[in-house]
Amino acid sequence: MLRILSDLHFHDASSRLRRLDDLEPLLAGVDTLWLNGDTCDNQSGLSAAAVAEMLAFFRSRVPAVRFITGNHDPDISQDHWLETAEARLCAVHGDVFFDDLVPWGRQRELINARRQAARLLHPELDDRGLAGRIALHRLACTGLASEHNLESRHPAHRLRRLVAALFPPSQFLTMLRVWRTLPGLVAFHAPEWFPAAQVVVTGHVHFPRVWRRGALTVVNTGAFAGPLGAYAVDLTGDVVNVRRVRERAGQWFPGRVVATIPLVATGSR
Ligand SMILES: [Mn+2]
Repeated sequence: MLRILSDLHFHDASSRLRRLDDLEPLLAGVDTLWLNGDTCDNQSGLSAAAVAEMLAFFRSRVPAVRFITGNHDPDISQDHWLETAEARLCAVHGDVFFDDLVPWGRQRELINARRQAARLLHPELDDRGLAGRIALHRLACTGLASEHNLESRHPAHRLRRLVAALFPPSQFLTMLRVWRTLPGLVAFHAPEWFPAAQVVVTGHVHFPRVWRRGALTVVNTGAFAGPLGAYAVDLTGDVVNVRRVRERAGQWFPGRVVATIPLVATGSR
């Protein structure tokens, strides 16, 4: 069984994932694991040893693990998106669907400036194509440290982060707009970027949800950080199951199925 998770934000104090061992119930029976971006923030002072330890954990628990890049771990691998089952199931972190990678973020202007600089430096990268556009996004994020000390659990620092997340309140309105527009943006780009896709799995916006757009299903797997929780996307044979990820007594489990999407045989529609 393939399982897709995203946005673990491991080592970030805002993540509810404290120890990797706590994921073991969620990894049991998984043959292939895709971690769809923002597994950690490896641009904000996380040591190479800590990243290596994290990679080794997953590789020791699951036979095949793929780390897809996100805006917070833009160079964790060379996999910027993945597809399987004749490309009927595709996964990408999701910032690629937004011109300003993190529209709700306080670093938005800085990221946009860095993205613009990357465009000037790399005219060979096509901003309208999937590969070129993700490459620009990853260049914009590589070396970009967070404005916060992510690992600090000091109450005063956590309060500062909370205030920064709530003010200006326009950030929250932008977040609502992003949640509303994501499925339409995926459906708009899918015919060109993921032409065979029946299911496109994203993370990034931390909003666990399933949307139907015509024949396309768009899934967001939420996050292990923030209040809304996470989904797992499982592929067994030709059937995609979206499950709630549950936390119980500090451990993470696959929970109830919230959507089942049978993949249709290619050529039969
Ligand atoms: Mn992200």
